[in-house]
Amino acid sequence: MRAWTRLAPVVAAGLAAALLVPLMDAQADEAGPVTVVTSTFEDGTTGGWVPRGAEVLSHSTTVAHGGTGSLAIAGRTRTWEGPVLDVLGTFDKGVRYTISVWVRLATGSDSARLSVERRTGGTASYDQVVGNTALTAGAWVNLTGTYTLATDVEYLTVYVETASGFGDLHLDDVTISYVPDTPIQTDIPSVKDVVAEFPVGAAITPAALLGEHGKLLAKHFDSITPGNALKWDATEPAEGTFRFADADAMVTFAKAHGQAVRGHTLVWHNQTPAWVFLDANGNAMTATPENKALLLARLEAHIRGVAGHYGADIPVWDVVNEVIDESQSDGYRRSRWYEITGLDYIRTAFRVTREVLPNAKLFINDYNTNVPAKRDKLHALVALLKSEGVPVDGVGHQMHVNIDWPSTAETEAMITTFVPLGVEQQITEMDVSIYTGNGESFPAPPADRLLKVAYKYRDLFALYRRYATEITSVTVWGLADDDTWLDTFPVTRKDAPLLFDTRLQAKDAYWGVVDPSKIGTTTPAPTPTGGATAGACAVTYRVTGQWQGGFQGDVKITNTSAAALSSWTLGWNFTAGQQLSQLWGGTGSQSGTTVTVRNASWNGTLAPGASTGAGFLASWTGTNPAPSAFTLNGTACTSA
Ligand code: 9MR
Repeated sequence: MRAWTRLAPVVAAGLAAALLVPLMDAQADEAGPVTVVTSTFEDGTTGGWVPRGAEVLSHSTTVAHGGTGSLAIAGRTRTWEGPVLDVLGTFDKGVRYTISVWVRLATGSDSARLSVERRTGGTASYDQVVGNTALTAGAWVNLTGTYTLATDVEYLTVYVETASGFGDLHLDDVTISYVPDTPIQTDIPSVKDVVAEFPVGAAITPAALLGEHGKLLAKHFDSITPGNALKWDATEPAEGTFRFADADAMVTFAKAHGQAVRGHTLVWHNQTPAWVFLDANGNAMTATPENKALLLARLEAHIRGVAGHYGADIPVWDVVNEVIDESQSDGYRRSRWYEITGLDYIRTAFRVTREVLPNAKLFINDYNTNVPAKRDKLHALVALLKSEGVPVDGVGHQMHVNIDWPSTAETEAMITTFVPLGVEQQITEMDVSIYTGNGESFPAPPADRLLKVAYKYRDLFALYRRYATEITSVTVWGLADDDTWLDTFPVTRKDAPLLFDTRLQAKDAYWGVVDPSKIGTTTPAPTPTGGATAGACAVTYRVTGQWQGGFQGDVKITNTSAAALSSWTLGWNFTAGQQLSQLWGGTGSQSGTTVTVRNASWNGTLAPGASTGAGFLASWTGTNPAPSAFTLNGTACTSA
């Protein structure tokens, strides 16, 4: 059944233009990269690079990465002073550029990062392309990342800056290139037409609206979920200051193409700015009645601001996201929200959203809802909320799964568990990883794994369609394999979890949904560039204080690999009966002897060479030996 409405088409001309694409072979020709910027500094000039502030740029032959010349940057007095290149006339919207620079310090040590500054209507935004990367004097370091411009701008530059010092820099051998988009296949069935039982959606980033990506999105999907653009950090970065540009563009696109929009998400423990949890004096909130009232007032204002901005344009919302922690006996995640308000943040969020949007469908969304322990804790919470009259309309199952897990039977049990509660159910974030463990990494997806992805899509979509009376939409978490969060989570490695490949061509996974008899008829995409393998790490573990029965400790983690991490999970075993009781600088849990620490929202990014840490309280009896081994994102670390 199609339980929620699509937005009316308002820009028919745009849609018609999108469909007037010449028919192409299913396997379009492979296009080579096109280089748009090359700065080798071999011609005695500064190659069009200019200073960002008062520092001085000059051509140099003191050192060079290739040839004999480089760019010298001297006289810096601020960390953000560095070389800048104007790319306004060079970059086109919707094109994914690969930017590569070589940089070194004249003396000392520091870290450097590569960014883009763009300005729209006089407002500047700074997009990081490569995060802080360790630099030393005497060695060239490469910074390579990708960037897609998704908005109209009047100013656009690429620049390099440092993390902490003002040392003289050298820059050399800059290249900026892109691989032209392969046209999408227009002669294959649209997923949304084949799967008629419920709307099929895709979660997107802003670049997915443009060029061939936009055509793919319009052709195959009934609905759009802004992947990040509606989260608190995007919509209300400072108290009372709302930003909607990215999500507004998605809503406009949806209207133009007759698509619905799923709102994701109003309350989450991640991607929530720090100011939300500061008390009236600017200190971290503690659990007091005053702070509870302040936090709930902020929550209410946020929901009124965001849900109110969109009104009927977004008729379904993930009101709260990931509030269950099945390792807690009561099942409630110990987020800052919970610590300060108990369950009242959930009650307030649903009540206020219902007030703002009386006709919207309000969902509670979570991952691993196929795991019986988690599923049952979520069931208990929804039952409690409904018994209290809290307006919960539906349960969202994220379904971030992999080729071997979960089984169809377990997934069916997930669905049937919630039927007696009389709630709608939606599959909200489906993707199927080619990996079954954190230690695996392939430079390109192996053919047998891609087939298994296809079989998983086949089996799960068949199940969803059998339960179409319960399931009112299915969304995949990404448009195509060129942009998936799984490329950097839980470790950096190339994944292929979606229906279309990195060139936007239909994969066997697509046929798994559309026509399983054709599984095995597609040619895998070529090896992607830029994939990094799982990294290495060093961990220092300290007991900083110990008393009868209890102790305090900390761990310092260093990413000793060449690849940046966008999130981390640290593991160790307490083998002598120690039990973790509290952790800061991340979220910690202990199951049996196994301790798992995940990064906090603010310390998940770890550039090569960068360190972070977490502190904890734990209990002990008998002896309290240090753990003998650690893993970071599944990879063994050296310990000290
Ligand atoms: O796709 C999102 C990714 O770009 C973000 O970096 C990430 C971290 O906060 O969040 C991703 O989306 C998550 C979603 O909001 C909630 N369920 C898990 C998704 C994947 O992490």
